[in-house]
Amino acid sequence: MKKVTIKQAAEMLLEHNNIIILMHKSPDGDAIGCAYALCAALRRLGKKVQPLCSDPIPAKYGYITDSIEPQSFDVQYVVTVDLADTQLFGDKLEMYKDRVDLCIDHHGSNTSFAEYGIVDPGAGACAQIVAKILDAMGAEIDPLIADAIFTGITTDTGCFKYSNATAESYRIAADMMDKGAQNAMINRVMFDTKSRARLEAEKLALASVRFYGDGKIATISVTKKMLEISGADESDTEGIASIPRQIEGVKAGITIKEKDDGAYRISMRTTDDVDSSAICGVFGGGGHRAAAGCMIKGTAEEVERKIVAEAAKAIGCEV
Ligand SMILES: [Mn+2]
Repeated sequence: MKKVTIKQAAEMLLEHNNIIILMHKSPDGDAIGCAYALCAALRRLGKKVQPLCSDPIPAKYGYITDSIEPQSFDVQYVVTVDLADTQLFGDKLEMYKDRVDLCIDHHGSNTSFAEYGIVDPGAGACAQIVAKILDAMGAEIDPLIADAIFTGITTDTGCFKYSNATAESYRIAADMMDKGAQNAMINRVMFDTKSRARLEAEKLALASVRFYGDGKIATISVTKKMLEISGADESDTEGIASIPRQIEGVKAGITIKEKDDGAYRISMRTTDDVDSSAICGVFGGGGHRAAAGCMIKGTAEEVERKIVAEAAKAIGCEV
């Protein structure tokens, strides 16, 4: 992948038309915010642009997505946002794996699958990079674009709480507020709202919390049974990953979610001194230093033992 600057990325986007913007599967606020902000700005310049994702966009992002009408056209240019690895394209976007023209990302674990790319692991959210590209394009930031960029930054920084929130994250978010971003509404929807099903699922999951390594490691499990009993779906369980690390003394909080194919999805959140991306990397996953994930196959007990053992090795504690 040939590296490009913000300015070069902006020029490449301006030079092309009939652009699709790909998000990772199970899209989060950053992926959605990036794709729709870029889409709205490029459409304003008269281009045909469509954001695409293998999975449906959760309804809570409607304030960003509802006014973007679907467009269809012969694809000429393929862009990815917030997408670190071709494994995250999902079934519906698989066909674009080998033909990505421009990759815009902030994951240090990015696998360089595109022809050209800009990857800045220092950016708390990919939306910060997109904001700079929009600025370099001379794009007008309307309230929808402002909402989209703000959403990307606030969701990836945990409402500006995580260590990846830099002064620049706040500065760009503040700029977006000047341009009409609905900060209070967005933060309420993203951080202060949960469905009853989610609360029921949390009640069940909390009973599964286990501690290892003198309380430095905590695990929480979300099983298919729990989802069935509570009526919660995948998106309801997103926030559960932040629970184990909230416990005093915990350096690595591990969420173990049962998936359909006898595999388990691990989400890890760590304190500054522990690199969760490296731990998950042992199992072929990746992400950021403080938040990463991977898939592990086996029985629930085996999977828990394996991931806990790696975390303990990284922390330097006995389990
Ligand atoms: Mn991101």
